[in-house]
Formats: sequence, C-alpha cells, structure tokens
Amino acid sequence: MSQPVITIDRHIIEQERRNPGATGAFSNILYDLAFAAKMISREVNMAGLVDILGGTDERNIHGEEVQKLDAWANEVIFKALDHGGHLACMASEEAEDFIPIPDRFPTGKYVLLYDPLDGSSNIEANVSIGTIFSIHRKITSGERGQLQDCLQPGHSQVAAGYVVYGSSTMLVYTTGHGVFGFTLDPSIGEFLLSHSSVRTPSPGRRIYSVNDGNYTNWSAGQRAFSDYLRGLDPANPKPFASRYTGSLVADFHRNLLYGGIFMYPADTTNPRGKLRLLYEAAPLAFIAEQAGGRGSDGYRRILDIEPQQLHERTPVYLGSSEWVELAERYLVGNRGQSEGV
Ligand code: AHM
Ligand code: MG
Repeated sequence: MSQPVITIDRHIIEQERRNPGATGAFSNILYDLAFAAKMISREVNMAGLVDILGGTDERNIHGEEVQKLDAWANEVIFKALDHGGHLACMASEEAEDFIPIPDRFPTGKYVLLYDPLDGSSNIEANVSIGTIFSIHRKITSGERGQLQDCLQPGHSQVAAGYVVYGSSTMLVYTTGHGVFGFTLDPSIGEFLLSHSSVRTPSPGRRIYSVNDGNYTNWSAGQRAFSDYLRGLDPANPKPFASRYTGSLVADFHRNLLYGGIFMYPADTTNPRGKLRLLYEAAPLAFIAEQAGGRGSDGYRRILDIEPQQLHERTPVYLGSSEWVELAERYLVGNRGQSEGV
C-alpha cells in the first residue's frame, strides 16, 4: 500500500493529540499561518505578472492602490490571526511597536512574532524569499498582551517556522519535537508533508553562506574563519563551496537540508550584525537546534539571549554543529585582536 498523504492540518492535529492538555488554540494559530502563507505564495508567484496584467506604478488592475509586497504580506498575516481569540498580541519586523489585538476581538494566551517577507529586495529578480514566525506563551497577567510578552528569549518559544517561496512553496516548522516540512500542492491548495523529522546532516556538506563583500569590515576572528573556509588556512587546504543568495530563508533552508553554515557576522558598520533577534535569528536557531544543528551569535547560544528591544540585532551563525562550533573557536581565539568590531 502506498503511504498516506498527510496534510498539514492532519499533522497539526496528530501533534496536538500528543499533548493531552491542549485546547486546540495553538493548532488554530498554525492553521491560520498556513492559510496566510498560501495567500502570500499566490501573490509572490504573480509578482512578475503585475505589469503585464495592466497594473501601474501606483494602482493595480482593480484600480486599488498597490502596496509593496512586504507591507501587504504583513497585513495578510495580521488579519489572518487577529480575530481567532488565540493571540494576546503580535510583533512584526514591518511595525515599529508591538501590535495589540484590536479591542473588538477576544484575546488568547499566545504571542506571535513574524517577519512577513524576508529578502524582499530579491522579489524583482525572482529569487526565493520567505516568511519567518515565532510563537511564545503570554507571560504578563493582563488580558491583552504587553511589550514584555514579546521580549522573551528564544528558548521559551513554543513553535517557530518559516515559509520559503521558491521553486515550490514550503512551510517548515517545529514545536520542539523535531522539524517537519510541507510542500504546497497548488493544484489542491494544500501543504503536504514532504520532509519528516528533518535532520541537518552531520558533518554535512562543506557549504558556507555569507556576504564576503564585508570581509574588510569584519573582526580578525571572522576574517580568520573565512580564510579557513576558503582554503587559505593551512589547517584546511580544501575550500568549502560558497552559496549565498542574500535571502536568509533560502540560504538557511538549503543548509538545513544539506548541511553547512550560514553567517551574518558583526562588522564595523553593523556592530551587532544585520539580522533581527526576534524575527529572524531566534526562530531559525530553534529550528536549527531541533534538526540537530546549532545557532550562535559567535560566543553564546542565540536561544539564550535575553532580548531588550523588539528590533534588536544579533550576529548570526546557523547550521551544522561542527561548523558553527568551529566559527566560535575562531572568534573566541581571536578575541581582542579585532580592528573594527
Ligand atoms: P530584510 O529583513 O530587510 O529583508 O533583510 C534581511 C536579509 C536577509 O534575507 C539576508 O540574509 C540579508 O538581509 C542579506 O543582507 P546583505 O545584502 O547585507 O548580504
Ligand atoms: Mg527580514
């Protein structure tokens, strides 16, 4: 007999049954996120057609004002989740402050943080882009969420995931019991289980993903590690392969499946790196760890960082444990020798 087709809804229900105390609230958040992902996927796939179908710079074919796709995706996610009664508040990379649930809707015990469309500068060139999300429990006592509910360390996430809008659309998530990937079948509009219990191969492929153009602005340790990866260090005469699209989700996803290391280090212009702790680093670090890999800021586990601000940044090292640990050794070993950072 052939294997049963497992939709994301079925998978979520089966995961929920493993937790006898579950109320279904958490599952509903995941359903709503999957729905929003489908909406965004459809629009991303149409992005190149807007001009052909008669949109103008400011108005689409329906005469409506055209929004930038990342602002539109931000609203789609918010509206898919604002009314279900499961969230106390949200925070988005696209919004300066945390976003309370509108007063007309009931609230719930979870908090959602998200980056609606990461890598959106790549859209015009048809390069894969993604959505990233992170879910926490509300920790304050009031009915409506507060800023404090959003400022939680990554180790208290109850779920995290991302959607990659690539050659196919995939949703990958973890609730702390492994990593599961679902591929969207556009003919039936369903996410189907395609990657069960994803493990990052160990040691995995020798791939590194970083914006090498920043080399001269890096610390001595980062430069030394980069030299190692490029085969310029006698300790490693065999260079790694370099793969970098400039789209975090795409680069992370490839390395999750193949092995390798993704880095966005600190540099002289971005002393805390470029990527955001709450919307990008923490959720992907949770997934990396659940797949047997590692997530570090170069010195400590990303999931242990206590956030102080919604939009704070952190250096990021994600991927196969071997390579992330090696990066840490180079950074720690050359600490104090940094010119710029
Ligand atoms: P964004 O949140 O403004 O889209 O920026 C995040 C993106 C990541 O997807 C990617 O890893 C990084 O910025 C690329 O930055 P750079 O162009 O500096 O290499
Ligand atoms: Mg982003």
